[in-house]
Amino acid sequence: MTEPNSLAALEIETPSWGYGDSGTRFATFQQPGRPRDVFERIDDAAEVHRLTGTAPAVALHFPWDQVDDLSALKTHTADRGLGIGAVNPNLFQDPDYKLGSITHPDAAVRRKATDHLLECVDIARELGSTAQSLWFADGTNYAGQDDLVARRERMLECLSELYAAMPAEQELLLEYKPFEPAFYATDIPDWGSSLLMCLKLGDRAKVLVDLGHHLHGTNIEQIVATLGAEGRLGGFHFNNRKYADDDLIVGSVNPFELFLIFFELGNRPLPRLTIDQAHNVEAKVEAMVLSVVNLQEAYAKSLLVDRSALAAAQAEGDVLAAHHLLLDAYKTDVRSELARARAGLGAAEDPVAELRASRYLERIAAERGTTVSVAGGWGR
Ligand code: RM4
Ligand code: MN
Ligand code: MN
Repeated sequence: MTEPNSLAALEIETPSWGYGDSGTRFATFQQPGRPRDVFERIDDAAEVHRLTGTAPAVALHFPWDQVDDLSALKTHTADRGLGIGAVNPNLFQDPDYKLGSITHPDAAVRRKATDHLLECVDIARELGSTAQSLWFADGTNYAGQDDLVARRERMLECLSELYAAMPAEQELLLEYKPFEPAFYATDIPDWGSSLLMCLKLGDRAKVLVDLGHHLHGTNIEQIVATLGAEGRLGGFHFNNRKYADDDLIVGSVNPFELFLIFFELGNRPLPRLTIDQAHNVEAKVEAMVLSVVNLQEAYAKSLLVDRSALAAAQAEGDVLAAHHLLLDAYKTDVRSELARARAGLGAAEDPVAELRASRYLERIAAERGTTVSVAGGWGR
């Protein structure tokens, strides 16, 4: 069942910002071989695709990935055998955005934020990207700090202007997050708030689910099922967490949840699947490879579920027969089948072992050296 052609349906976008330095609120650690610019971030992404066979696109973040010559970036990416994934406008690092970007009480700040969104529409058009992937840090820290309804109206006004400017091939993906950096009221705290906004904007506005953006105990696979059935599931930011928005390697904490998410994606075409990770202490390229492999395993296992037997068990009310059908698939060891499937795609049977044997890390460390990132240079 895990034939190369079923794996070929899986396309993961890796994030340019997952290759640069990142850190905690306490420190940013420099890594040997850290990419010095977006071109080298693309090179690292190409290595991940070479090894895994299912990571053919790179999501970009602006202005982190800003270049003077977009066509040179497009050419470089194509030369490495990759496409450009979603464009992610960054509206959270400029000091003007302390009290918000598109929900800021000052119209001049909202104008600046909206202009950046419009600039990203042009960037996407030039690069051949088909999505604006939006996450807003906007929110308030204290009750009474601002008018919550007014903030929503400001957001709708700015996003409507953005949506109207987007060419037909671009979709708008709207991410939600319950807290951080705002600790009283985030302006899009949950999937329902995101969906309401999307419904007002239009058909090409869809919800993006980041696995780290839920309160504990939330049933993410049920959110996936609901949004999928409504045709409003725009895609994912895959990562894993134990406590909050930890941005750890995909499948490292809760692989069963990952399997259930793929199961709930059902027989519909897969939505946009992006990794959103921040590696603080682990080797970045290897971490990304492991994430893609873990996604391949979860996906392959989800394909093993006998859906007609499951439907029969559900119709008969046989609770545990139904449950066991899921467990049987989840407990199947798909690693050797996947190794063959990857080889069928021209990738590595054992991507992590091949990465280590290739000495890629040693090579980039020698070529790029250990550069010091600027203060707050997170993501670059
Ligand atoms: C946020 C969110 C966004 C990502 C930033 C860096 O928590 O997940 O998608 O772009 O982090
Ligand atoms: Mn995210
Ligand atoms: Mn996040």
